[in-house]
Amino acid sequence: MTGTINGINIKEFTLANKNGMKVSFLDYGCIITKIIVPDREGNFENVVLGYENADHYVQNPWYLGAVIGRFAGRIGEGTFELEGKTYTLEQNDGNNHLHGGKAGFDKVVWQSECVAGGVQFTYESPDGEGGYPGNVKVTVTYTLNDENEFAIRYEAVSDQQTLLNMTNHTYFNLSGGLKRDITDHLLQIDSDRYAELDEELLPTGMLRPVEDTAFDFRRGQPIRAGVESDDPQNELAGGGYDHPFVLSGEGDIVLSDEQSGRVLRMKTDQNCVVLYSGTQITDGEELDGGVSRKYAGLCLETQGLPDSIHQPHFPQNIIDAGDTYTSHTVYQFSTK
Ligand code: FUC
Repeated sequence: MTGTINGINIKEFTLANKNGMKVSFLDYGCIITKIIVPDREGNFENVVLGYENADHYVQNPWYLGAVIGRFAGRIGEGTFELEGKTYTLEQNDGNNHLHGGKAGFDKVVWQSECVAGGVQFTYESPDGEGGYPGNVKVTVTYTLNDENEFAIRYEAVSDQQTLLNMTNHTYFNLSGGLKRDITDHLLQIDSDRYAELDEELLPTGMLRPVEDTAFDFRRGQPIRAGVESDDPQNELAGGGYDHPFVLSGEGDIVLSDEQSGRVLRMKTDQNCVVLYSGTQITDGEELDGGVSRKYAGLCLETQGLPDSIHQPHFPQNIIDAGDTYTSHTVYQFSTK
């Protein structure tokens, strides 16, 4: 895939391993366009949502495949205070700021360089960009090994105290080629508590126990549990999930699709994963393999808790001048 975005030529990279697994991504937004892995019969198919042409990513209202920054998730009222100063961000989701605003890290062309096992992207975000303080130098490194592990490593340094909370917004659909929706995917998450949301999908500050709710993924359950639940928390998410889960124990996340036999195991050093069940995806956009629709894919966004700056009980996601922000997530594919 090639294309031109705002007059700039966009590059696509593909990593391949000895098993035939392939991961493709752009230098625009570090967008993951394809992950091709076999089902239990050995059929190789794409298991992420993406557009057929690079220039479709200029709009990308659902943030398909993109790196998110500076701050993943919502920041209430698009404003916050740091070191006694008030900062104003774009309100691009109702009254709130979402995913770094309309021109976040997903909407810039990154410098790229090949490194051992993968590609490293660099971006220098100037002080005040998107309303955030600090000149921030960010690197995102994608690698693939022969154990079918695709890894994402984020690193960033700022010259002023600032907020940083990055993630990747890939939508998975393990059926392959968008054959089925994700409602029958089985998900297991090592998590005892999830963040309650208000009607604007902002955390209320309350961490609720998952016990006896459709949020209990500890022993594994289908996404359908949340789709069919009459819990107001599932209803306000549009019939499913748009919620941060606090990771506990090993913090493992395992997604699988019984019919194809595909399994995705994720490991992260982050304290939370946002499960978003694709409830706001609207009908009729051409995607690679089919058309867009509700539940066409689901995101597992490993990150710190959203809106933490307004929630004194949440870890804050504040980075001091000169300190290095790091985040690491490994996505391992297999079959059962
Ligand atoms: C997710 C959600 C949102 C939103 C978006 C595209 O992470 O939290 O509600 O619709 O991404």
